[in-house]
Amino acid sequence: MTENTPLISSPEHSVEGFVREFMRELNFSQGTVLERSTVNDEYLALARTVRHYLMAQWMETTVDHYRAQPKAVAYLSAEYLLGRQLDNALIATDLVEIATEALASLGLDLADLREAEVEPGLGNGGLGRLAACFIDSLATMSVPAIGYGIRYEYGIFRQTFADGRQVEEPDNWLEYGSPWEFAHPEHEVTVGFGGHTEKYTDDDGVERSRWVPGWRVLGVPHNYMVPGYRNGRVNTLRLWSARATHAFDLKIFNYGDYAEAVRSQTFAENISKVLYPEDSTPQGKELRLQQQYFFVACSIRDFIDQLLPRGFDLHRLPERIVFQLNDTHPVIGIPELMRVLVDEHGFEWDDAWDVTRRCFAYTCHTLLPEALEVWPVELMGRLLPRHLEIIYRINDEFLADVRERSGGDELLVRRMSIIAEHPERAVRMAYLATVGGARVNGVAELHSQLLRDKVLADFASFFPEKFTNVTNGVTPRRFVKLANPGLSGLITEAIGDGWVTDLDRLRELEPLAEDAEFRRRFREVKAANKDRLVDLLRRRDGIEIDPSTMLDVMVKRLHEYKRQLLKLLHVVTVYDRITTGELAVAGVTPRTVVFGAKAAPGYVMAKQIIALINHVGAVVNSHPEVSGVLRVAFPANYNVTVAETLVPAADLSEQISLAGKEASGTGNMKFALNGALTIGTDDGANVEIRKLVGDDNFFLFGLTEPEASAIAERGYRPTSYYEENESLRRALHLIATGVFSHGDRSTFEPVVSNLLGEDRFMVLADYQSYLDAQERVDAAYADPEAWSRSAVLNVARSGFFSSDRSMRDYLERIWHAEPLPSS
Ligand code: BZD
Repeated sequence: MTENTPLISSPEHSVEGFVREFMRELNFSQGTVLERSTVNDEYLALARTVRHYLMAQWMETTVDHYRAQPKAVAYLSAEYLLGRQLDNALIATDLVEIATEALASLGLDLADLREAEVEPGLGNGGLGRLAACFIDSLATMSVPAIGYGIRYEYGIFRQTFADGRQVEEPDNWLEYGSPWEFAHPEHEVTVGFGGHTEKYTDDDGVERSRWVPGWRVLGVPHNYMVPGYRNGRVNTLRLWSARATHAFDLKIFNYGDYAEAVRSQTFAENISKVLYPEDSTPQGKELRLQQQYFFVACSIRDFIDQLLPRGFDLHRLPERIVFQLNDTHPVIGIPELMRVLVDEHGFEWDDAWDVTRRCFAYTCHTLLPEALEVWPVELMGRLLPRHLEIIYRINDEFLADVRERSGGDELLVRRMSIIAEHPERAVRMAYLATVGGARVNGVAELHSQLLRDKVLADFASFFPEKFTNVTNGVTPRRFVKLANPGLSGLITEAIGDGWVTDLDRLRELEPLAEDAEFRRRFREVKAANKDRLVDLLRRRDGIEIDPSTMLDVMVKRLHEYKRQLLKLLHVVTVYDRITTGELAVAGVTPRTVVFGAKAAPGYVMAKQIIALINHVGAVVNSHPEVSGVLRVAFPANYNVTVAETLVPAADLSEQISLAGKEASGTGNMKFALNGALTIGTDDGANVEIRKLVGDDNFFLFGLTEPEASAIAERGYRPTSYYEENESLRRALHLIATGVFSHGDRSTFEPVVSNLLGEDRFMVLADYQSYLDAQERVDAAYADPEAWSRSAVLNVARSGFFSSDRSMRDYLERIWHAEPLPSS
């Protein structure tokens, strides 16, 4: 790149300019004419048109970063749950109106074209969506940043239901073309796997080790634009796709065996084939470790070779980069950077360690012990023998320190070892990340505190300065501006549009909570959003819901700790009370309970719970009396696109995990920002939401974390709650006796016996408290003025949960990097 790289200019920001560009794309790129084009042709032409408006900014951002050589953030994440790109690009470029008008002049409807986009579902849930929010905020704040990840050919599975049970179908999101990506095969990177290490003496007579990989894979970068919101900045998301090395290599390897050579090719390309659909319970599968090493090795190589100037002194690497590790999935980057520095750049071990430790920071997203990744030493040694050697040495030196500082406390040494000894020898990735990174953060206040006090307590005593908190956030561009145009318009009318990039300004709405006219308009927006949802569910799922009812929503991954079962027990109890005549229909606040959840395909209990929800729903919805006041809707395949219509329509947000189990939650923030009230436990970021919105505007229930821990310690007995609570007994009885399974008692027996036998997440202990809170909800909803006052206050007081604020916290507490605005 020279000083004078000429930059292209953007198409004209006008309806005529847009029409011209669109027609050119349709004719020249899609090779079709308007009269004969399909919706997909039109969508692709539209996407490419919008892309052109971002192109000059993208190039300019890239050139500016290269010239200024600022400290950059590299976000390393195995998942990015991006959602559709078109709308986001349109709002970032302020082209919504122009595009709408331009298309209309051609007889096309933007809304129809938008529907043709398949969202890239390259993530499972919260962790992947968080990564997408963060890169959006970094671009909007003009921070030099790059996201690195994997371009899975198949993203998160498409969920359908057969007889109420989850069926998974492959998500072939690339099938009809991917207009937002730019492949750069010329920048491919080679990654090694397997083989062995060998000792040798270098020219200076120093004993060294080197890796002789057994096989290699190519990583092909695919770049995606990450547009900042109207700030002239477009950052890059670089996702790696695996390819077999050139046939020449394969020949050497598999000489004379053509079939075997082709098999190797497929084998290599499997690495980026599919996203593991596991969430909070990692699979210890070899292919997954291959994926992790593959994208991290590609990314580190890419940063050093492509983004640093030639000849850059790598001793100064921490001045130029911080690699943020999104959970432990990319932690293999720590030994990889050590290997690159020591083996490839001839660094002394201590110098390399000093550099490495300053280049990484680790975010933990869980509290569940089973979610902490460990890799068997046997597997690590077979796949990455040199990395295992490096990990051993890191561990030896670290444990020597622990031994010295603890006066030889061997129990402590064993507890803190990066290598676990039982049940098999394995590398504890969270420990490696903590030892090898400069900072460790949790994702909400309570979570960070529990990390320090429980999960990583020994490490927090050893390295107190490393531990910090950064509470999660969500991007207001996608989750308010784009998803809720009605509310956005109302807010902008009241306080101007500065809130989109400065969400604290929502505070200015507070006085309007007392303004009856504002509340009326707020309710009008909510009603219109419900109508939008009615329309979507009708078209997409054939589900009918009544928009005049309270919309009670629980959407998130299906996991026992999140307690969809608790919500369902509430539904069953209301059903029971109405059908037994205990509750008169006239006295029930009409509700529509919406569930949305995917279960990991191998998580048997979660899949049973999905089936149970659907079966309860079928019975409730077809009951002549009950269905007038209570309906259950469970649209299949909940994803970012559905969330964009569902969240703005919700009245009640269900955030009901057992206290101490949900690291943060981010759905909770999206609902509060869109004016839903939360019913929730004191868990994750709920704690902070409640503090900000105020107790009067939040329905708190359930055990606190210390209470739940104390009960667990004493020995939790679910049957004691069962025995004492008649309505709970009756609800479970209905399920157990087959009322929701055509009289078959065996269908949901495992769910019931699990609740009565173990109930690891204390559903029964919180049942009564939850019912009581739901009664408070009903009472509050009966007063629309008071309810909308609370809802407005939820919006006004949730500005803290912008991912822009999260980014400021990371910049200040962890990254020590700065924005580089366009000149
Ligand atoms: O991360 C989630 C937590 O459960 C949420 O509480 C939190 O809000 C978000 C963002 O910090 N964790 C995950 O989503 N975890 C995973 O998706 C995951 C994926 C693969 C393997 C292990 C965990």
